Amino acid sequence: MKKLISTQLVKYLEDRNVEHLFGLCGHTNIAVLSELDKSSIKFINVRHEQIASHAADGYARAKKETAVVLSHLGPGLTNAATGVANAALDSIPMVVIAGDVPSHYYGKHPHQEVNLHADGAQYEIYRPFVKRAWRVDRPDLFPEILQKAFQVAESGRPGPVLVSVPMDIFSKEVDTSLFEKLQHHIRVIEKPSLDEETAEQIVKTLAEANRPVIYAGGGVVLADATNELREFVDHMNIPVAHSLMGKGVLPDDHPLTLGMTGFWGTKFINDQTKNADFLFGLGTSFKEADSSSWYPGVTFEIPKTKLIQIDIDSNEIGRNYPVEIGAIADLKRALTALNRVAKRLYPEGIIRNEQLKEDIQTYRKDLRERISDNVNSDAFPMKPERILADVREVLPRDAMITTDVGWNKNGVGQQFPIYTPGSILTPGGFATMGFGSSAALGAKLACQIVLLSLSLATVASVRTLLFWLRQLKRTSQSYGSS
Ligand SMILES: Cc1ncc(C[n+]2csc(CCOP(=O)(O)OP(=O)(O)O)c2C)c(N)n1
Repeated sequence: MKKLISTQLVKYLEDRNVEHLFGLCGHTNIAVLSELDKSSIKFINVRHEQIASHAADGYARAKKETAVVLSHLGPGLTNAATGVANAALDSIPMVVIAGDVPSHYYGKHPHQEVNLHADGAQYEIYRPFVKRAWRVDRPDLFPEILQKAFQVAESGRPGPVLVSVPMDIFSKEVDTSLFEKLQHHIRVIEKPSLDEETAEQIVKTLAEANRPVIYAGGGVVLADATNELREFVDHMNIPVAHSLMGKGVLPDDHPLTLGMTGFWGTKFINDQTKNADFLFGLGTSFKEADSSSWYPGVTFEIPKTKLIQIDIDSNEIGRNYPVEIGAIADLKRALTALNRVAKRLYPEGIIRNEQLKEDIQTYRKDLRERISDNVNSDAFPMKPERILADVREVLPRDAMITTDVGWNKNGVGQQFPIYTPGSILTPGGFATMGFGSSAALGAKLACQIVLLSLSLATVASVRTLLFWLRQLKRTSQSYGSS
C-alpha cells in the first residue's frame, strides 16, 4: 500500500512520541503542515525562525529529548541557522526538517533557492555546524534518512542534523513497508561505559591525591549524570568547580560546590583549580572563558596539575591540555562505574577537606558581603546584582531559568545560586543574544508536559500558591512605600 510521504512522516513522528514541532510555514512545507492538522502533534508557530530554533533548543534541554524544527527553504532555513548553531555548540539534539525547491526545477533557479554554486544547495549552509546534512534526492530514501537523522542527533555527542526535502517529495507516495521497516530498529543505542581497570586507576589516583578537584562541564547535565556525580563527590569528598555549562551540576549550596571558573569566575575558585594536584575533567571542553583564555597559572596550571578527563567525544580529550588518564565514555555510565569501584575499594568513603568546607562557607559569605551594596541598592536603573538577588529570592528552588548573553549570563554563573541540576539553560558555546526569551518558551512547553504527566499539578499548584502569597506579602512590605 502506498501513502504520501507527508502522511507517513507525521505518523513516524507521532510514533517517536514527538509532541511539538517548532517552525514557520511556507509553500515548501505546507504539505507537512496540512498533515499536522490531523495530528496530536502541536505546531509551535513563530514570527522568525531564529525563535523556533532557540525555543526548540530550550525544549530539548528541559525535556531531555530531541527537538524537531520544521522550516521553510532559503530565508526560513538561514533565519533558523543561528539557533541551530547555538544548539550545535552546546551539544543539543535537534532534527531540522526543511522544505526545499521542487527537484524538477533544479537548474532553473526557482523562487527562494540558494543556487550560486550548485542547484538545491541550501543544505550546504548548515554543514559547518550540524552533525550531518542530508538532501533527500529520492522519495524512497526519505524514511531511512529520517531514522538516521534521529539516530545521529542523539548518539555519541548529541547535536543538530538537517534533512532538506525538495517540496515535491513531501507529496510523493511511497510504500508503507518502507516506514514499517523502521519500527524494527532500536530507538536508543547503548552508550560506552568505563572499564573496571580504568575506573580503579581513576578512583585510586583521586583517593591518594592531596588536592583533587573535579571540574564538571555541561556534558554531565546532558548525560543526566548529576545524581551519580553527587554520589561520587559525597563518597570521595572532592570539591567541584564547573564551567558555565556545568552550572548547577551540583547544587550551589552543597558544601563542596566551589563554583564557576574562568574570567567570569572568582579568584577563590580559580585558585582552587590552579592549585589542584589532580583535576578530574568530566564532560567539559575547557572553553576559552572558563579557562581564562588558557593563560597558564590563572585558572589552570596543567601539566603541573595532572589532568584526568572523561568525555563522550574523543575530540575533547586533550584538546587544550595534556591528559594523564583519558577515557571516552557516557558520563552517567562512567560515574556509575566509578561509584561502584569507589564503594568497593573504600567502603567507608574518604574523609578529608573539612577545612576546605569551612573555607567555602567563608568565601560564600565574603562574596555576599562584597556585593551587598549593590544587592541592597535602591538606585535606578536597578543594579544587576539586585535584580539577580531579588529574582532568586522569589523563585522556588527548582524554577527553570534561562539567560540571555551579557552580564546577565555571567552574573548568573557567578552569583545566582542554582539548586536543581538542569534548571539553568544558558547559551554557552555560541553565546547568542536572543536565546533567553525564546528558549524560555520552549522550556515552558517542556515543563508543562512533565507536570501534567506526573499528575502533580494539584500538589504543585497549592504549594506554589502558598509560596507566591508569602512572597507577595514580603514584597509589599519591603517595597510598599517606593
Ligand atoms: C547575536 C549576538 N550579537 C552580539 C553579541 C555581542 N554581545 C555580547 S553581550 C552584548 C551586550 C548585552 O547587553 P544586554 O542585553 O543589555 O545584557 P546585560 O549585559 O546588560 O546583561 C553584546 C552586544 C552577541 N553575543 N550575540
